[in-house]
Amino acid sequence: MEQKERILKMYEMMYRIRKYEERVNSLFLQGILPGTIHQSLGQEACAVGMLFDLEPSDYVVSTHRPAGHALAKGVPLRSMMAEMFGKSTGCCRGKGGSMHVGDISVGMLPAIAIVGGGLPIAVGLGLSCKMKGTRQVVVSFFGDGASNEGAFHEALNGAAIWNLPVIFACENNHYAASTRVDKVMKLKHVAERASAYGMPGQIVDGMDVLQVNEAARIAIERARSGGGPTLLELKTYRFCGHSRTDSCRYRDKMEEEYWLSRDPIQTLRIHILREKIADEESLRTIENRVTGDIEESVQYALSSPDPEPAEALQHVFYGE
Ligand SMILES: Cc1ncc(C[n+]2csc(CCOP(=O)(O)OP(=O)(O)O)c2C)c(N)n1
Repeated sequence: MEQKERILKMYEMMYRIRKYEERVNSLFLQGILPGTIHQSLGQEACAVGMLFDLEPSDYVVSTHRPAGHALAKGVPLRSMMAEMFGKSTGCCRGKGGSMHVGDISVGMLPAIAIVGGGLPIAVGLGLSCKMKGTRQVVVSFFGDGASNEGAFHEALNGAAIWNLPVIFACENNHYAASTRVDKVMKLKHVAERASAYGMPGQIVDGMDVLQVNEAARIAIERARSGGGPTLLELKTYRFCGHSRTDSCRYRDKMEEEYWLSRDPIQTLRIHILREKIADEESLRTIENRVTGDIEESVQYALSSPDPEPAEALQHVFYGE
């Protein structure tokens, strides 16, 4: 695929993630959706840049904020939307909800909402890929908060000593719920921790999808060719509260404005127009297609059946 086509595909996927989350938010505010939601508005370049060059057979392990990762890895939009409504057509048959979306048939592990909990699982997957010699790669997403959990340190150490094909992608959005990263971490950058485990660590602008993609491609190549793990720290920001009940009072308005001015989708849109990769009309066509797909997925979800009570006992254990 030539670079112009790649850039337009990245734009479309980032736009899809943004519009999906905005729509889910509005459905939630109307009181139609159960539970709470943890959204990744502002972090779209991390998901798309990291996963754009993965193979369908590669694995992604995600967190309580998984929608962008799931869409970028190829979980069908309809089955994600149906999952939000707890429908039997949902990607987890309505048993997972917003924090556990995933579909193993496209390499997206149903997400793990325990902070730091996904990291050792990614290492286990990486170990299995290495032992089987499949050349598959595993991307493990987690936040700055998770990097202070014991599981992070065990996972990086294990992946390093066993030289596993795992990419640790830290989405540093500067807050763990309401706790600012510099209150709970002495080092300035999570990436600095890589050297303690003997792996490369790199700081990446998480608002620039092309920079994220460049770093990801190097790490993927390294992992696939037996070079071992990499830690990437993607500096980013969430444009919303931690969850639906969070009004972000702990954040400085100037800081919020700075990051909003670096919106990864707007930045890429301006780049596309300036470099004449596409014109305004072609971008509108992409945007309208995405909006149409999202509305279609809402209709699909609403008209899908609720699970039967007996289904509660199905698919509880592996292989059933
Ligand atoms: C082990 C554990 N502790 C606490 C929580 C509650 N919790 C959910 S998300 C979150 C903040 C996580 O912050 P970070 O890892 O930086 O990810 P972000 O939310 O910024 O994406 C907390 C404390 C949890 N789910 N699991």
